[in-house]
Order: sequence, then C-alpha cells, then structure tokens
Amino acid sequence: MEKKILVTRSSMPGFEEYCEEIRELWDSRWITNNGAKHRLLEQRLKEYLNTPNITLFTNGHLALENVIEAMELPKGGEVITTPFTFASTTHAIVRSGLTPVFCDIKRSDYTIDENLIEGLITDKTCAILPVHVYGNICNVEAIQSIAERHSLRVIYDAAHSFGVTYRGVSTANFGDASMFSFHATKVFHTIEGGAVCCRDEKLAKKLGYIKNFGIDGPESTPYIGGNAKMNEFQAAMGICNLRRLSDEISGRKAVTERYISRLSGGNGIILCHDPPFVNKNYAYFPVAFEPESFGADRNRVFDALAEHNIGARKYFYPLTSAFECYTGQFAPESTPVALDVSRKVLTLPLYADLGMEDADRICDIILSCKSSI
Ligand code: T4K
Repeated sequence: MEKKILVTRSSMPGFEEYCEEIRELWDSRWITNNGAKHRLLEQRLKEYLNTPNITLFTNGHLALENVIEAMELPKGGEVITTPFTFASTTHAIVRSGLTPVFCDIKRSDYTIDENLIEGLITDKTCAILPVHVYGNICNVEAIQSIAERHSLRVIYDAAHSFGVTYRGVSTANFGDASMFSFHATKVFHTIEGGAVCCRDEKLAKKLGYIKNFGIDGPESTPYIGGNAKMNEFQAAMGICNLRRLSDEISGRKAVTERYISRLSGGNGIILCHDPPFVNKNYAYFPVAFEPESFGADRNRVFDALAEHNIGARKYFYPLTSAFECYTGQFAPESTPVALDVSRKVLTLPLYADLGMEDADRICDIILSCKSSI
C-alpha cells in the first residue's frame, strides 16, 4: 500500500515546546474563561494582524454566528453571500434566522462576483457575507463601496485567509467584521478555534459578553449569550503555532510553487492567478479540470489519486445551495459559474512538510489521467 497522503496535515509545535507552554496551567489551575494564555494570544494576534480589536472563540463557526447575532441584523433579513464555500458560512446565516441570497463567483479566483451583488439587493437586504475562499481575497474595495451606497453591513468569512494581506493590510481589517477559523486544518491553528476582528470597539465588547452567556460581571447579565469561549489549551497551542507561522507559510509556498511549475500550462488545467498587491498564505491549492481539453474530468482525477492512497478533496462540492437540508429552498442553477466550478475543482494535498517527491508523485498521477477518457 502506498503512503497515505491527505489533503492537509495539522502543523504541530515541538512536543516539549507545547508542554512548556501549558506547564503553568498546572500551577494556576485556571484553564478557561479568559485566562492568561487567552489574553496573551489575543495580544499577539492583535499585533500580528495589526487590528484594533480581536475576540477569540472556541471555533470559527461560532465566531461567525456570534458576530451575526451581535450585529442584530433584522430577523428574516437577506444576506448576500456565495454558495461556493464550506457548510459553515450558509448554516451560520440560516441558523441566525436570516435568508442567504446566493451571488455567483468569478472564475479567476472563485470569490464573490462583485459586479453581480447590486442586482441582488432588495429592501430586505441587510448584509453582505463574502468569503475569502482558499485565502483568495475578495474585491474588498468594490464590496465596501456597494455596502456604503446601500447602507449594508459587511461580514467577511475570512476562515481561510489568516496571514493574507492586501496592499499591506491584513484581511482582519476589511468590512465591519472578519471571522477567522483556527481549526486544526488551517495555516494557523489552535486545535479548534476562531476569532472575530472588527474596528468597532463596542461590537468587540459585545462579542466578549455574548460568547460568555451575556455576563458582564457576577451580578450583571445584559445579553442573552451562549458559550463559545476558547480555552487555555487551545490558546497555548496558538501561542506556539504563531512562533512558527512564517515557516509554515514558506513551506506551503514551496509546495505550491512545485505544483504550479508541474501543472501550469497543461491543457485543461486551470489554476488561480496571483493577484497584485497580495501576500498569500498558501492555505489551499485548488485545480479545476476542463474535461474537454484535459481529457479527463475532476472525478476521474480524484479516483486516480485515491487509488494511490492520496486524499485530494472536492472543496467545495456540492454547493451549499444544493445541500439536502435546503432542498427546495434555493436554486443552484442561479449561480452557474459556482455550479460549474464545484463540478470541476479539486484541492490538492498541501502542508508545509509535504515532500517535493510526494508533490511530484501527485502531479505525475494527475498528468497520467490526461486523455484517459
Ligand atoms: N467558513 C469556511 C469558509 C470554512 O472553510 C470553515 C471551516 C468555517 C467557516 C468554519 O470554521 P471552524 O468552525 O471549522 O473553525 C475541514 C475543517 O474541519 C473545517 O474547519 C474547514 N472549514 C473545512 C474546509 O475543512 P472537513 O469536514 O473537510 O474535515 P476533515 O475531518 O475531513 O479533515 C480534513 C483533512 O484534514 C483530513 O483529511 C486530514 C486533516 N486533518 C484533520 C483533522 C481533524 C488533520 O491533519 N488533523 C486533524 O486533526 O472540514
């Protein structure tokens, strides 16, 4: 059996380093509820992202639900978003009592097509929730001016984009708020974890309350909050992983460059272009296959890799608008580019210590599929 390679593999700090980081917890016995590690990580992330406010959460999904809740968007309001994303984005909107209105994406980078947003605005629209999918940054300038013209809130699903900058500004700093995921599969992780960054200090304060049952002190509970706090073991993992983030990103960059050198120019193989003024984080490596010119479709490539024990993933297929839990509610055909891309795209294994020989083997298998149908 050939060596198993999955779409990603969690980066890990040194075992001793992590043990050292959590040692104090045995003395303090303070292991959650805004402890010392939590506060330290918050401070370090604020500096790294150069953002005025950050609130940490136990995962990215609850961060998203909490920021939607904190903004008090009107129940039944419409939120313009894309269906080419992980389940979390759409579910967070629906679970908040809002209605997703799906906008199509661009073929160039799979982010929301800003030229189609205004056509979807109605008198019920209250927010735009775009996704920096794969770490590809949306057209933040165009989205901001649409939002200002129509008095809409903008919440970015920045789950994939930790460490990405546009013109030197981190993706933490666009729109009214940005949500990051620090899940084990991410470029930077806290095992499970997430954060919301925002400019509005009042919003950040409110997030701090509603992630902790709405409590503002032993005898004061101004909000009906839930529990979405990050614990000290998660925060300690984040502190360790932040130290090695630049190595993680440069390792991923090297693998990405190898993939690009082996796969670009191949007939029927579509790769994302590097946009100007962007520092990337190399979170994912999506490849779309055009069956007519490549000679094999995405599923054939997926199966060929699987036969060699390589777990590429169909991120993001099916579209969230086609999920069975939403049967009859949305029309996936209304976003034809997203629908087409979801049927053609595959994300290849990517992590810092994926060997070049493994990357080459993956490319060899992919290229061997050419013209096999
Ligand atoms: N918005 C967007 C756009 C998102 O992509 C996500 C999450 C969210 C919001 C919500 O954020 P979180 O609440 O998750 O913080 C994975 C992740 O679980 C999920 O965080 C991520 N997006 C999504 C794109 O990928 P699955 O269902 O594909 O996970 P799973 O268990 O199949 O793992 C994928 C691969 O990762 C495995 O093949 C091997 C590797 N892996 C996995 C785990 C759990 C590791 O190396 N170590 C691990 O501990 O969702």
